[in-house]
Amino acid sequence: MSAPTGDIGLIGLAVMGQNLILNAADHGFTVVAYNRTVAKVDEFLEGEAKGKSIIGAKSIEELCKNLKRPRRIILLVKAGKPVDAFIEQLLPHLEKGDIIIDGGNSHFPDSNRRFEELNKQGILFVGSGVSGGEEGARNGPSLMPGGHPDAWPHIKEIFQSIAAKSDGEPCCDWVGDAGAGHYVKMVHNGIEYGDMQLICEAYDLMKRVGKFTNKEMGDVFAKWNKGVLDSFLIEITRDILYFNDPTDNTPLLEKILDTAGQKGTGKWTAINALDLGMPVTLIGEAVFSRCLSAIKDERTTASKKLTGPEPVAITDKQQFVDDLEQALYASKIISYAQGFMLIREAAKEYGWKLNNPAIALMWRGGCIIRSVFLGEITSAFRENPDLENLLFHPFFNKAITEAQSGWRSTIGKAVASGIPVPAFTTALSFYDGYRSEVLPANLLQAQRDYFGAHTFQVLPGKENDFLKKGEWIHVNWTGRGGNVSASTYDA
Ligand code: NBP
Repeated sequence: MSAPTGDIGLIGLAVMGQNLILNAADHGFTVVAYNRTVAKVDEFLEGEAKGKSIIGAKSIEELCKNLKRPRRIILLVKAGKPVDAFIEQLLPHLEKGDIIIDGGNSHFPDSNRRFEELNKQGILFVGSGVSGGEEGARNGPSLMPGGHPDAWPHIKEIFQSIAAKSDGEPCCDWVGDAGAGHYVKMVHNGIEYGDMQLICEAYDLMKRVGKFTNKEMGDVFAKWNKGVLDSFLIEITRDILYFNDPTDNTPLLEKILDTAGQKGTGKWTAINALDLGMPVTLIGEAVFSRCLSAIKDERTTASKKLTGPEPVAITDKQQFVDDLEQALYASKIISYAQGFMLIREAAKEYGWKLNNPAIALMWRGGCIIRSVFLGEITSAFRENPDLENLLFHPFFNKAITEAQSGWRSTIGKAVASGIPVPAFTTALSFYDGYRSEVLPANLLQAQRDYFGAHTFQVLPGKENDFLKKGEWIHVNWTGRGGNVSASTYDA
């Protein structure tokens, strides 16, 4: 048999897989394609793949036989059991040093497990976040690969060729070990939830407080897209606001049922933040906002029973819009600062060495959260890869300081008008909490000790014979309780 010619194999001929294959073929790579429902291989070869450097395989064995060594195989199938099923089927046809790349939206603990299991068998596992949807897969996605570092030199050229480019740099670099690639993709999706929620709150305020028409709101987003908020999500919001239903030429947006769907990656981020004890409040609120939107029937009932204020009058529309832009910008800075706090904690918790500047660069283009703003984050982490918090970098420190009055004024108007702005408010509360040297947790500790003998520590300088330095103290607050304290542990 002649020597195999396939540079890379791809399993999963749905929207992502087909487009990524066409992208790789355009960049001069020979791709071997396979799908569980084999008929789709023929359909693809006779359709869009016709005349391109794409080889169809009718079985896993045929796929593997057609690949150069080490074999590089990307899975782009439904996350979960199908990934494990394909790994099982592949193993008998692979050799030590071959590489399996899972490009689906897998949960990072699954990628950690797959990395360990395959490592024992000498197979190099890579879990790669892929973002940008259909369009990204075809023309340049953001790719976030992590896993076995020995795999990177073998996949770097292909990955960086097919990835999106930002100022000529590929939006793809090695993220870190084991499941780190899928972890970073999960946080990306969480941040995407946050960005979308912030935009929705700005729209709601313009609509219900400012009484703007959809055309006026579209114009506002068009203007914002030329400034600090320049991003894919602002751009598509502009287009959505301008879009009219062709049957009656009225805004289509206002005919869409207001119940949000979700596939779980935002929830995973929020759960992981709780597990790691990181205050990633904005993503949490974004997930809960989708949950609140989903209980439409209950909200409809409540809307008839519960009262609130009328929207405040807006006298200066331009000032209102300018303040709103600042509120959106400041809240977005908080959301990304929280996201990177979570990534920093995950690196500690899971023992990963993560590439922060590369993460920001990977999100700079190709993906849903792509924005000019991520260029600033990339620069900040390039200047100092160990930057403790984005808010401490002079650029963001200045930006958030300047945005504050508009941010506070916007939230004030929303609260006075009875319009929910959970993401704006949680961002501001986080900011005010984070910059508070003293928080009311002293009272909280006293309450815990009062009802549960959970003990507390004393402020430095306030020790005395009763409140001893360095000790966990329990006080008999009522004179009735005993002196036995509860054991301490972190929950
Ligand atoms: P889907 O997520 O719809 O998956 C379709 C593929 O999975 C087909 O090849 C299908 O084979 C295969 N599959 C299914 Br469904 N169940 C299977 C099973 N039990 N065993 C084996 N194969 C099975 O496709 P997609 O939208 O292209 O997404 C692919 C991956 O990329 C997913 O993990 C997705 O979350 C992720 N992703 C998607 C997007 C996006 O915008 N769509 C963006 C970023 C990442 P069949 O043809 O035989 O049914």
